[in-house]
Amino acid sequence: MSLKVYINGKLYDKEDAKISVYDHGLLYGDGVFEGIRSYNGKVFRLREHLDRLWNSAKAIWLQIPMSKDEMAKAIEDTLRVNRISDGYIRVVVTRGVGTLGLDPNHCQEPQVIIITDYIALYPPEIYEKGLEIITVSTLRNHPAALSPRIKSLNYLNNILAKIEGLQAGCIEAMMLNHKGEVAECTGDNLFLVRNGRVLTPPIEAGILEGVTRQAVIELARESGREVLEIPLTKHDVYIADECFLTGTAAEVVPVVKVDSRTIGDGRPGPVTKELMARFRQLTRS
Ligand code: PXG
Repeated sequence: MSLKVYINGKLYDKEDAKISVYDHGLLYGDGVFEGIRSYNGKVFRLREHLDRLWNSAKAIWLQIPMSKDEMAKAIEDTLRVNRISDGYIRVVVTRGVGTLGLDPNHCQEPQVIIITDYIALYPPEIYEKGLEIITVSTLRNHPAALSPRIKSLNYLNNILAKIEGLQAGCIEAMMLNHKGEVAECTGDNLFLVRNGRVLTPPIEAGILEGVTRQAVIELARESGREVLEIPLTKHDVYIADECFLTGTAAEVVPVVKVDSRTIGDGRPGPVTKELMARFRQLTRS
């Protein structure tokens, strides 16, 4: 049986789930999205993802044509129809079909798409051995131009950084902001551990307010650790005891090398391992 995809209240076979080429989501990247996980039949932090989706939409003057409760139900119904209990949910809201001009006022109706499927995870050995990343030359979008807090359909900034990373043999890449501070990776937030304290760039550094980031901050604080959201530089990364990334797809993934410099002793550190275990417990229990 083919997977069903939700588009505007109807379910279509994956092969028949199609959107107009006049949709401004395609023509201009005019739209917003969310990537969400489901564990054991329960959607992880659905409310937080929906709040972020609605905030992204508000920031681009896009009115989502349903309530958050209706969206939650549509997501759960789509998962159920596809019998997915551990999977990945992609919610996309596009500006809709319009004319060949930027003006969103000429678009008819926003299109709501819900894809429920399985996610390609990082290779398992990365969670044991750790990831090697590099700093790329592509700066994160200037927050005063296009805020990284908006999870928009225009991901070229991240894609350009990802390509740079891949060219250098790295599947994830660290991006700096316009001030030269550490911002985040292309699809993950970044954390450091130094002298037992957990450090991560603040939202003002120009980053996405990651749902996993927030969950990990809470887990670290619950276990009595100090967590500081403070501006960080490459120097802070190089001298850190530990480094790890967080994201819906990655969960918590250790980083052991940055720009060819070994972080700590070159193996996933104790705090990282503890938070990986706590996150697993949070999602799998
Ligand atoms: N920064 C950016 C730029 C992201 O796109 C994160 C941080 C982590 O946020 P969450 O809320 O997921 O903890 C993201 C999220 C994909 C994919 O298909 C990417 C993300 C999430 C899910 C899937 O590559 N990025």
